[in-house]
Amino acid sequence: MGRGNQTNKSLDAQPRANHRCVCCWMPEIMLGPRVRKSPYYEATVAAGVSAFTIYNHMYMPTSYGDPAEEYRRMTERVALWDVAGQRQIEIVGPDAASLTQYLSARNLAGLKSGRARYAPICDHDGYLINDPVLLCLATDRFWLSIADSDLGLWAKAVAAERGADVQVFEPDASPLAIQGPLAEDLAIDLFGADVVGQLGFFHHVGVELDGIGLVLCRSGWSKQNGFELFLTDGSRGVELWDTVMAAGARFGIGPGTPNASERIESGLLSFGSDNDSRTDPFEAGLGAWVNLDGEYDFIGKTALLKRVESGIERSLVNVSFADDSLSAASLPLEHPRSVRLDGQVVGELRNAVWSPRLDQAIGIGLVQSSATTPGTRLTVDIDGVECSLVVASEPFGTPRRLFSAT
Ligand code: THG
Repeated sequence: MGRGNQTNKSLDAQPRANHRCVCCWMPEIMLGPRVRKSPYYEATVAAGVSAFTIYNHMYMPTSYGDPAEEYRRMTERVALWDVAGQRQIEIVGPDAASLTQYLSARNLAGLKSGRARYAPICDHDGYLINDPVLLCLATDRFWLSIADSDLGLWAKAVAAERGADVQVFEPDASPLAIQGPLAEDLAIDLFGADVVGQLGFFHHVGVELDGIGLVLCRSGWSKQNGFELFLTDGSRGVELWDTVMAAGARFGIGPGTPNASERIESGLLSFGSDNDSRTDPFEAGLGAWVNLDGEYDFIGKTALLKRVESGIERSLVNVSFADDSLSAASLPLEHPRSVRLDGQVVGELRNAVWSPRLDQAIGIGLVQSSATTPGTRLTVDIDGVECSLVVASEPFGTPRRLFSAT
């Protein structure tokens, strides 16, 4: 039906599905002005994006339609990710350092300009509400590079209630990531060996690329090595995307997205997927980035001290599927499922994916302490199929640090 002859009647005439099968029904999410578009949006559409998620009220690509090739690209070559949905919250002013410390459970003492830290943030009950990367741009200027929750509202409210002399706002700063073993070679081509050679992990520096202003940081949500290019002029997103793609051609670059298989293999937390609304950072395996013994106060500290004293009751564990009863079609999980130990519910399977590296299905469980011992057998019902899980001894890549409160 043409747009020109739409009437109220023609709305009634639109087809309606009269049968929906829960296991194969794929609804669309409507695009519209309520959700923001990233500066790279048009470039991702031109590159063939096939699915988006919504992250910090912005469309963020999750697939270009070929998961196997996208995994290979990022683990063997280099992939270009639109991760502009990782928005920045800028805190600037005389009280910026003290406010940022009060917001974060991580000890920020000694954080210098040009450095970043992974800095979990809790509410007053000690529950995790975000796990940003914190970039220090100057001693009185910080960016919280946030996961998917409204941390800007939180930071603004806390600043106002404390009478802090700061400004809190979302700047024009949109990360574009290059991730993969050849990301370093590409970065050297783009920015020069001098700049890249001096940039340690979580170090950042202001650079220009063909006159486009960027903050270049050695970071990214994978363990494949890589960089994030924080574009500071949102009108130049497509230009930046095209420049990086052209330079990356000789390294076999292609479009990609944060990759659920790789990040579960590597033990990186996906805030909002792995945790529920009452998960503390110790349960989430982020204990190594929480400091309870410092002189300073931070939101959630009192609650966390109590919790540690009475014993942490749950933990994230990596699990592998013990048999091949689960078909790849059921992955990734659409929603968490209860897991059982000897028939009793002991927690949830929060996420499950196919692991190309291990050639089996793996997942992340949030389970009671009685079910965290490596080798423990658990069961989970997925679409009527009872699957058997084994708690893995440690994450499949690097160790997840549990219960450390230093
Ligand atoms: N980059 C930027 N912003 C982000 C993310 C990112 N915001 C949202 C989300 N990702 C935040 N989550 C993480 C989780 C883990 C890491 C980074 C962001 C990470 N962890 C390393 C690890 O676990 O080994 C290093 C942590 C450390 O040693 O301090 O990199 O990806 N801009």
